[in-house]
Amino acid sequence: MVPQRRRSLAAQLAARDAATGRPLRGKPSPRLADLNGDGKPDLVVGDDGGAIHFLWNQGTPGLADLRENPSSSIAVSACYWVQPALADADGDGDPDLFVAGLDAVTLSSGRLFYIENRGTPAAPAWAPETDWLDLTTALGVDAFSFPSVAAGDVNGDGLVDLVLDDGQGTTYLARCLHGPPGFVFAPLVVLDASPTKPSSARLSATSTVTAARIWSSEV
Ligand SMILES: [Ca+2]
Ligand SMILES: [Ca+2]
Ligand SMILES: [Ca+2]
Repeated sequence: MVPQRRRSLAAQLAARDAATGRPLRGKPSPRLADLNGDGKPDLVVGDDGGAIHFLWNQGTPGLADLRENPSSSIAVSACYWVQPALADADGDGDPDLFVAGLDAVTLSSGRLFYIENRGTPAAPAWAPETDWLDLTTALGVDAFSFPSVAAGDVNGDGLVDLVLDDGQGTTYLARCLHGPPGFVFAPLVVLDASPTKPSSARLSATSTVTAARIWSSEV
């Protein structure tokens, strides 16, 4: 019996690249989430060209087997170096997408989108681009260069908050006060990760953006 070879994730991604002819470049920011409800985490990555790729986990316990269906990827227009984050922002049981990236026009500012999952826990279906919620200006992400985003309920109030990195070494918390279909975020707070300070002092009162009120196209 020929033993099954275990390939590293990098090797699997490299294999996909060879198959498609397009190298995976940029800051992929890999995120794991079970997108099809089969109990196995799937992989979501961004690339330098503005595409979000979904790699489906067809493996078994102890042996990941990630396969991309190219038709399932989505392209974020006017953005390069996109980076995804996943969280159930609207509370319907399926993971929604936040995508941060470099503005492809200015090449010096950032952009941030909320992309609702309108599918089911077993079959994601991403909102059409005309319905994406542009969070860029309201959250001040346009002042960032290579932004990245993480999403999760930081304070346990049931609302998905965002942690934003400006690409220059500063990280911010955007605490969600309400939403969606409308989002209301508190002013950005700088997260000070200095190892010399106790964890309780990591949230400074510094704010660079006034409270943002932003509403989706569904309102
Ligand atoms: Ca899965
Ligand atoms: Ca959802
Ligand atoms: Ca929260």
